[in-house]
Amino acid sequence: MIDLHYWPTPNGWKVSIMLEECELDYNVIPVDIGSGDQFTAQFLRISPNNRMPAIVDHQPLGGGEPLAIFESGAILEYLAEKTGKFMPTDTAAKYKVLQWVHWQMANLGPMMGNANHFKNYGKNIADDPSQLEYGIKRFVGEVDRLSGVMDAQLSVNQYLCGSEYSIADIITWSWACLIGRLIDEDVWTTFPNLKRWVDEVGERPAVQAGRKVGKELGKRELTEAEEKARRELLFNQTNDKVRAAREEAAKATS
Ligand SMILES: N[C@@H](CCC(=O)N[C@@H](CS)C(=O)NCC(=O)O)C(=O)O
Repeated sequence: MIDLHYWPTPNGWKVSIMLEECELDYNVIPVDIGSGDQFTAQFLRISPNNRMPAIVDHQPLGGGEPLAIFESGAILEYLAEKTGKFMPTDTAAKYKVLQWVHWQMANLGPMMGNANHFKNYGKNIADDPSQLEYGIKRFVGEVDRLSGVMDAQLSVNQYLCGSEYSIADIITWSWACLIGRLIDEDVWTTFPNLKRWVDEVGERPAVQAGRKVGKELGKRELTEAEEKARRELLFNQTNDKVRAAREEAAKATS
């Protein structure tokens, strides 16, 4: 059995979709990131960067002690290796997939996260709305550029890495499906190949099932005070603020 430490966000969906695609048994352990579950000693031992998703595989590949993995890219690579699915074994084909997995991890995910921060969350945080303008320009511009990169790739390939659906598609789709909502739904007319792929991957039953995992979590209406505390927790993290939680986790491990 695999424990999935999870909250329903694009980074969380990557792993719930992969688990559904691989038809693996898993147990969802909610990590309510708005309430600070990512700072508990128990979670930090699994995921020292205080971010979900993370997994613990109780029957790991190769046997031995339960295996904990954080970072969605590493988790998908591991699950692909464990099941022999969605990643070719031939060296050239494997690295064709892995380069796009790393592309997503270093580019689309962080740029969309920052674009969303400046466009949507920032207005409740910045003292002066003009502080947001450059951030919006920079990160929405990057998302636009990255959309063009995917569109070009998908104009000559059915899937990101060719004719086979792979972990590169799974990891990228979870963010790419939200580009219209983030920028403007009209953006799809500029990127028709990307739209074709977003729709096609979105039709897969495992993608639909994975995206629904934990939908009910985080649906509760927050009070103004709770909303403020959530913003403080999520958007104002410094080493000083998280050090105490880390020290607590280290004490619990030693
Ligand atoms: N690169 C990481 C990103 C994970 C990430 O940013 N997770 C967010 C939710 S989408 C989180 O756990 N945030 C908690 C926090 O900011 O304290 C991955 O892909 O696994």
